[in-house]
Amino acid sequence: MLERAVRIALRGHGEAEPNPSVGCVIADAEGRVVGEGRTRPPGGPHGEIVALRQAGTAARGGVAWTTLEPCNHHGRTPPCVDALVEAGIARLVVGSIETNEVASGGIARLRAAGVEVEIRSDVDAVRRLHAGFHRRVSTGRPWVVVKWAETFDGALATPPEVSPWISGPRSLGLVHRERGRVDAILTGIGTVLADDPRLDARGVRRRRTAKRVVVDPDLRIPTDAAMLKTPGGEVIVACRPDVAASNPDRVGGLEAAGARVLAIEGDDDESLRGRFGGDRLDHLLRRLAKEEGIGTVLTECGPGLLQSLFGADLVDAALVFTAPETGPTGLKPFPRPRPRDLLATAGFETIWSGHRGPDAARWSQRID
Ligand code: AOF
Ligand code: ZN
Repeated sequence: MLERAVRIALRGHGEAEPNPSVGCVIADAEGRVVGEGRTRPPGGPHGEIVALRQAGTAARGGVAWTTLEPCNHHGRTPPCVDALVEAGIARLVVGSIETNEVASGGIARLRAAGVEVEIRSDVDAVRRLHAGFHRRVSTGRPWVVVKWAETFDGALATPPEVSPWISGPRSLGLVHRERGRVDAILTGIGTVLADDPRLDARGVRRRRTAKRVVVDPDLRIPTDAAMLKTPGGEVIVACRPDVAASNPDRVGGLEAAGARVLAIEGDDDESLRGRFGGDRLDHLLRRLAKEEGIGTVLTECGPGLLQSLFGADLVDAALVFTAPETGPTGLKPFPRPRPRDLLATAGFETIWSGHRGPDAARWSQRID
């Protein structure tokens, strides 16, 4: 039943954040399923409430399975524990413990009200479902998913005369779907100058509009970059404070073009001047979470920024497309470690793998 609740919750991917997408199943006293629900967008009802409404009076004396400990606080909505007690739920099975302190204490409160509570924190599907939420609560940073497309032997770019796309159209469809479900898409200035991407979600039903964030230490982004001319989420350009201070014209020009410039404190990459170091990337991500309300980030960048993110342990999940070809012969040997080597070192857990047209696709995420 908890796995069933997870499947229901996963349909809400991209809708509930920054709240966790909680799944809930309710059975009546005879064991028949009478209600199912998942968290609605922020301000809307939590998963338990949706399921209770569906169950109505049939919930009395019944069992509820929830992927997360029901909340015990008045946030944007009233506490789920009160609703569960009022509905007369006799037994509750909980898939994970609430880590957000203001909402916690639900299990104790339910037990005090006479509800039998069983904690089942051994269900893998639940662990994966809420990994992002618990991680965000414990770190204060957004959940960062890195995406890249590579050739069969792990190269990230083929020369422009060969093909601008390593991966096929079916893979791109999956990327656009993800773009429509995250709060921000992060890229680097190298990718902007090489590919001039728009970074909007095309041809899919969008659940939210991602802000577009460019790591651009020296403010090199042209004011006529495609993403500045494409309607969509706000464009945020992250640079070094000294660069912003000494180039007011460039900052003004970018602002006139619709971008916002964020000066980010922190160190530089020791191996490469002009690149954000891990500490500065960490600051950027924290500011995105705190000031911009960004809970989820999808990166679409080159090997340099990927290396910095992995190096600073800022990657939480990866979506990798591998083309069936090795690319043309006679290419420069690509720098090592390749992103796939970095991913292997991170030791993530594969949560899904399959094919999109000719490409192999793999989702993996941090194990906590
Ligand atoms: C639940 N069921 O479905 C979710 C919970 O501001 P609010 O009222 O929407 O509360 C948000 C907090 O409630 C969120 O930070 C998390 O701790 C918890 N989420 N709890 O009982 C749910 N989404
Ligand atoms: Zn709740």
